Amino acid sequence: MKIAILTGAGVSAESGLGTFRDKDGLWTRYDLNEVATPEGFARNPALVHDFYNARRANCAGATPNAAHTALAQLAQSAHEVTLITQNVDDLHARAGSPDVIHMHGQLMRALCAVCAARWDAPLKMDPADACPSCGQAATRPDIVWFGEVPYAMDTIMDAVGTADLFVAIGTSAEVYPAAGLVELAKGQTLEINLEPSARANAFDDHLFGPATKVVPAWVATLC
Ligand code: BV8
Repeated sequence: MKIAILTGAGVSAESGLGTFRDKDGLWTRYDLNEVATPEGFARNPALVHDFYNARRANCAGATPNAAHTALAQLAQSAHEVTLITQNVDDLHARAGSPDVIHMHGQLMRALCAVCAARWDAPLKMDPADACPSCGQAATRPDIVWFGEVPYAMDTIMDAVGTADLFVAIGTSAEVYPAAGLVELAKGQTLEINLEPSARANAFDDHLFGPATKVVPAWVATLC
């Protein structure tokens, strides 16, 4: 079976990485306009680097949980799995999932705003860092901020549109275009989340509960 999976912050919540929109989520403590937009970065690059440096340190100290591991097992099965994540952490890859599509970029990668070179980010980035390729002090986290176009949209839309099953896991479905992918699905659709998301009505089936319990149980029904 061809399966396209979209994950969000809920899949990493039980690894200790904060979600965005839950009670105590990141966007209740930070102004997303200041830390997750190109305009905010232009106004105060040091503030934005501090925000992502702290998240990079949290990510480096976190370990994949049972949901990440189960999805990696599913990728090893006879099913043809495309794993798309909105998460900027690297926990899917560290659990063993191959070819993860990071539609909102990656905390552990850096991007030059001048020449578009990419490289592994140091744990701590600074506005004065020079690009290893062109030498300009214009380095930023390789993150897709609000107002920027998410990565690999053609590949993602093709995977979702041709899948027998589309599954969204641990996402509130508040951010587009990720939240609209369910509309492209022609096969069965399943939402796995703690609670119904903003787009819950668009899904055929639902499994509610913590990802570390529900995802391994769901994967066990397929492998
Ligand atoms: C774009 C930076 C054009 C990364 C992030 C008005 C209407 C409609 C759309 C728009 C609009 N105004 C502007 C827009 C577009 C905008 C948008 O959607 N805004 C919203 C807020 C209205 N989108 C954009 O700007 C995007 N770009 O549209 O470009 C385009 C597009 C395609 C083709 C051509 C042109 C760019 C979006 C960039 C997003 N970047 N942040 C970072 O710092 O990490 S968004 C941020 O939200 C993260 O990236 C995150 O991944 C994403 C989604 O959040 P979730 O992962 O869903 O997390 P959340 O906290 O919300 O929810 C967690 C869920 O998990 C909850 O449901 C909870 O119940 C559940 N949960 C919790 N614990 C568990 C659990 N589930 C299971 N188990 C648990 N233990």
